[in-house]
Amino acid sequence: MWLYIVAALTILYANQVEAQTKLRLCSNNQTVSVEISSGGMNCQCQIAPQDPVVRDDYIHTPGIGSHKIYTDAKNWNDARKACNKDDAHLAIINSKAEELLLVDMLKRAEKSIKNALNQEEALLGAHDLYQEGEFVTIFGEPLASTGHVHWAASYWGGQPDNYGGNQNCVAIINQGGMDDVNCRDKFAYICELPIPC
Ligand SMILES: [Ca+2]
Ligand SMILES: [Ca+2]
Repeated sequence: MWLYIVAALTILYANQVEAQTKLRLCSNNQTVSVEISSGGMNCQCQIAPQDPVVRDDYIHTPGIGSHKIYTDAKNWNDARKACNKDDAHLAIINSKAEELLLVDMLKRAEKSIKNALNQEEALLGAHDLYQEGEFVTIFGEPLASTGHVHWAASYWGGQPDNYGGNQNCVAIINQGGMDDVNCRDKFAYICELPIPC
């Protein structure tokens, strides 16, 4: 599909036409929408639309998404890669309803969580690894762009606290809200299937 994009951009540059090009990548990077506008011409196309990823081992909640909690604790990067193996990503919370769903999922799984720093938390797809205090999703977008940001205000004195100067990955906690945790510590983690365009 990138060939199509490169070809479209090449044509535009070759014709020395002043144009605006917009690209939209879906979360799974499998679908690309291209919008090209030039003078009076406006061209829109969608390349290689993909069917949504479906997995029987994920819990599908209409209007919210498809999620799975893994109880074999991993550090954030290993959890990230484990989700990718499912064609999924570490979960991103977009609404209060999704937060409540994930909290419930965590509570139900707590007793099954093994080898974790604690059983109160599960890793999510957000971090401030690029710039301290600047939290972004696993896709690099500002956390605020998710539409729902709820830090646990009363957990260990209020979160995020960057405790020890080294908490750069995000987890949901069983009382609701998010906590920043050490990326090297192991926790349960929640994967989410990408939403198709
Ligand atoms: Ca931090
Ligand atoms: Ca923290």
